[in-house]
Amino acid sequence: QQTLKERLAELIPQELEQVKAVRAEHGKKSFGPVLVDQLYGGMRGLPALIWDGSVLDADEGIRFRGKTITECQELLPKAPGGSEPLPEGLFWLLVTGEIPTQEQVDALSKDWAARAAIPEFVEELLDRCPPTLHPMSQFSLAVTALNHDSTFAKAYSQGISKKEYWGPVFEDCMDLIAKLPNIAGRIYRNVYGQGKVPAIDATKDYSWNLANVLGFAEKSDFVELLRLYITIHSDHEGGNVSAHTGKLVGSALSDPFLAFGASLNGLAGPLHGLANQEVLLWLRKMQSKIGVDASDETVKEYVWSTLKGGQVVPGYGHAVLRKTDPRYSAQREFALKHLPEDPLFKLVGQVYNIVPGVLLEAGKAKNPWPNVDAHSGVLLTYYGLDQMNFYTVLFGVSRAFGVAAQLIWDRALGAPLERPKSYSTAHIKKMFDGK
Ligand code: FCX
Repeated sequence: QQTLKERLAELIPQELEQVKAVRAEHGKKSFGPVLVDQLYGGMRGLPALIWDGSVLDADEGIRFRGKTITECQELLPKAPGGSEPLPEGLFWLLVTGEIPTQEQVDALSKDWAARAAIPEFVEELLDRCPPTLHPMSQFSLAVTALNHDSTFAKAYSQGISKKEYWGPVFEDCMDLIAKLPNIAGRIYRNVYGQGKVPAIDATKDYSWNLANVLGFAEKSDFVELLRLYITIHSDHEGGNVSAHTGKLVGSALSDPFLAFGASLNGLAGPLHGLANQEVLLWLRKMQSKIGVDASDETVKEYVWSTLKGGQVVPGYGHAVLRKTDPRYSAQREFALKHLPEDPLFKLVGQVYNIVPGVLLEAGKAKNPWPNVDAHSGVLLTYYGLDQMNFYTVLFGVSRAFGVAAQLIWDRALGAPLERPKSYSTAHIKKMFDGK
């Protein structure tokens, strides 16, 4: 049976040919005008990047290599007795565009388990962090430090040819993903005083091992949740802050540990991945202020008070999406199956019925519907993982899958250094007013 790297080695020359042909035929065609507003407006909607792994449609949501979340749930291999896709399979799909066999997925689980150990100095680095340092800062520190053993950085310093970059980058990406459970587990146990990190079990899949280092592996539904969670949080096309940061930093030929460390720093922002922590904090604050069984009217007033206080409603709105995020819907389906009577889940449902109306009435947000972060915290809390400031670490573990797949392809296709042009306001005035 073929390994992922062997399959990639076959696909890369074909893709290089395809890109060459597309550029020869369409390279000088325009995508349309660039508006001055887009320069000031966070480049919203500006066509600027190529990434085949996933594409986001404003109404339908994400597709991974053309497959919806529901299709991934149906088609990707599962663990024995499980019904959620194994993230190993999603990684194979992101990298190759193909659905792997059960054997190929099992081989990835084994490979990652074999690569999972982290250097002793990284363990010590984490042990020396004060528990008050946010888990995301610790996560980014540790990932950045893994660059000590980067295969790509070493190969580059020894003068590797440009055509060969993807091989050592592939090895670094596999190491990166494999080592994340040990890093996440160590942060979790250090910060929340949960004892020693257990060893990785080479007979188990990635999500089981991640659940185990956190101390939750005996809850089989939680392991299933992690399988779904990692799958749906892995990638969200190329332009979001964490994916784009990884690509940008990788374009300077910084190795995958440096590039993904930078992604994590972006993911740690409250308008991006930290929103999952913010959602739960917001829900808890609401409960303590208006009680657990508040009426729709009282919840509505609370939502308005958030807006009037100049704050965003976390978990709602999106830069690209204009409908309910299918990642939200997939988590809601999971909750309906596993925790239909949970009071916090019911509150999430109640909030869903109220927030979009309020945001529409307020008239600012272009998308009043929930995103992925509106639902993840309630699921983790249900199983006892209620340390909210850890949530974005799990998002980060998952986002590594998408960023890694992208870094491999960028180096395989020889993506150049990113360097868009910036302008001054004075230049724009001169350009259009002539003064
Ligand atoms: N609550 C209150 N106001 C909101 C809002 C929300 N949930 N969503 C958008 N708005 C406001 C914006 O703040 C902006 O106000 P301004 O004109 O005063 O600056 C206005 O509506 C227009 O913003 P819009 O174009 O709709 O949204 P952007 O593309 O600028 O921003 C995010 C998108 C996601 C940043 C925005 O909707 C937001 O802040 N949401 C809450 C935080 C959140 O959930 N982030 C997670 C997103 C994602 F899923 C992820 O990355 O994990």
